[in-house]
Amino acid sequence: MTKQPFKSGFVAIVGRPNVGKSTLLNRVIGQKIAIMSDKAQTTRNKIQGIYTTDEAQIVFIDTPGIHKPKHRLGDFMVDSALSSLREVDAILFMVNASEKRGPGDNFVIEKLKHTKTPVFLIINKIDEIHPDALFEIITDYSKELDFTAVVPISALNGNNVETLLEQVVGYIPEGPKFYPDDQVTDHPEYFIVSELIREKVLKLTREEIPHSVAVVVESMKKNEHDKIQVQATIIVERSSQKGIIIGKSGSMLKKIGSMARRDIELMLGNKVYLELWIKVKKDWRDKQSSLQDFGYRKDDY
Ligand SMILES: Nc1nc2c(ncn2[C@@H]2O[C@H](COP(=O)(O)OP(=O)(O)OP(=O)(O)O)[C@@H](O)[C@H]2O)c(=O)[nH]1
Ligand SMILES: [Mg+2]
Repeated sequence: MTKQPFKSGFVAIVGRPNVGKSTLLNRVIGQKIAIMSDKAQTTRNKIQGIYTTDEAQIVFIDTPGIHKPKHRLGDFMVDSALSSLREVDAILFMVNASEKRGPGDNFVIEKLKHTKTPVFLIINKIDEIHPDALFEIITDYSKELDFTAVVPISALNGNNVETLLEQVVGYIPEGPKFYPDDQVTDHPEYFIVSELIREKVLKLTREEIPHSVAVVVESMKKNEHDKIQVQATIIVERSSQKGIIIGKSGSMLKKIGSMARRDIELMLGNKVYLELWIKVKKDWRDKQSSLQDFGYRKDDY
């Protein structure tokens, strides 16, 4: 039997916030490289995850949820998600099976109408619905756009994700292997470390706090005890928020620190000593210079 030529390509995962895009990326890669939370607008940058098999290598691009921006950070997020549509071989448009198609989904569909790239409809969270409800969802979305394929999945429990991968490989062109087999992302470690810290803030805080926080890793180096010493700053928009992040006698900051440290140790495979600082930068989400400083740079995409 002749061997099939190797395939490689890029695939974007897009959709409105909270539908499970990052959960799918992590499921496909088998490792947590994109942070996840039950709060909308968790992902702020494009996150690349590299999936490699004997036949193909696919760079999956997880993107920020497309929404109506309320500040410059939101503009950056939406622009970054939409920019991914221009540079890929296939698009996975993800929707939530347990919610009705809404204006957010329709906005993304309008954008997708302008692309010639194959678009897959990924109906996620099927673990939350009765299988009989699926037909109606498929019919409803298929009225709006001519999808290359429709794949219902559960990113959370992995249901049907293998089938999705097989189908996607079919739409990837012949091409070389860009990355070594064991590489799962091309983001620097310090970026993922800062995201893991931000994820804990998202998990442990409520209302406007999760959205007002940025995290910057200032330094990462091995100390004399063979531990990786990480110094990071949590940036908030107001001093009242700083108080909440610190918590009663520092309890909240301690919790954020110990949860983040565990995840960072898992990722780095090394003991970690984590030092967290907090800084107030008034209205940073609307300041271009702050966005640059905190890692939201247009030239990165
Ligand atoms: N029940 C169920 N929950 C899911 C599934 N996939 C994701 N979730 C949950 O949905 C929430 C959002 O998941 P994320 O992966 O952060 O969603 P996202 O689309 O990346 O969100 P943004 O980054 O804000 O755009 C989390 O609480 C996940 O656990 C699924 O298949 N089933
Ligand atoms: Mg996400």
